[in-house]
Amino acid sequence: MKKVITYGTFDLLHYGHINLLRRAKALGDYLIVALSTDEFNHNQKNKKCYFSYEQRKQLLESIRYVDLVIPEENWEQKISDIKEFRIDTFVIGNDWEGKFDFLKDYCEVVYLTRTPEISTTQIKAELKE
Ligand code: C2G
Repeated sequence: MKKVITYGTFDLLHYGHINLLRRAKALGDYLIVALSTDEFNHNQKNKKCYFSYEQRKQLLESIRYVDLVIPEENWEQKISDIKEFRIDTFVIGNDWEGKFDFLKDYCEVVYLTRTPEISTTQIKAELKE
């Protein structure tokens, strides 16, 4: 069984996220999403989420492409996650191009093109208008 992992906040879930998750799942048989916790978002990613971790987790678990959601609590957990879950492929959007090449010692690393014209930041900005 080919296992894939990806990481993110996935706040205000939108079709850009779904495009990423669909393509990530197509790279294997089992997709794990490491979901940024509220504390990690606030303290290290400087992101203020609209939905709580539990709400974002519930949304992700309802997506057909997602097999397991685990917490992402820090920047440093990726190598241990890859070892613990015996991951074959790490995948993330190409806004992170090159940033996780160090993981190539442990698994395949794939950067997928981001879906243009949609982002959580943009949704929030347009809602304020
Ligand atoms: N994404 C995308 N297209 C968009 C918006 C997002 O493909 N229009 C992808 C991102 O590239 C990322 C995933 O959807 O792979 C989740 O997006 P974010 O929640 O913004 O993820 P980010 O905050 O970048 O978290 O340790 C890694 C970080 O936790 C990644």
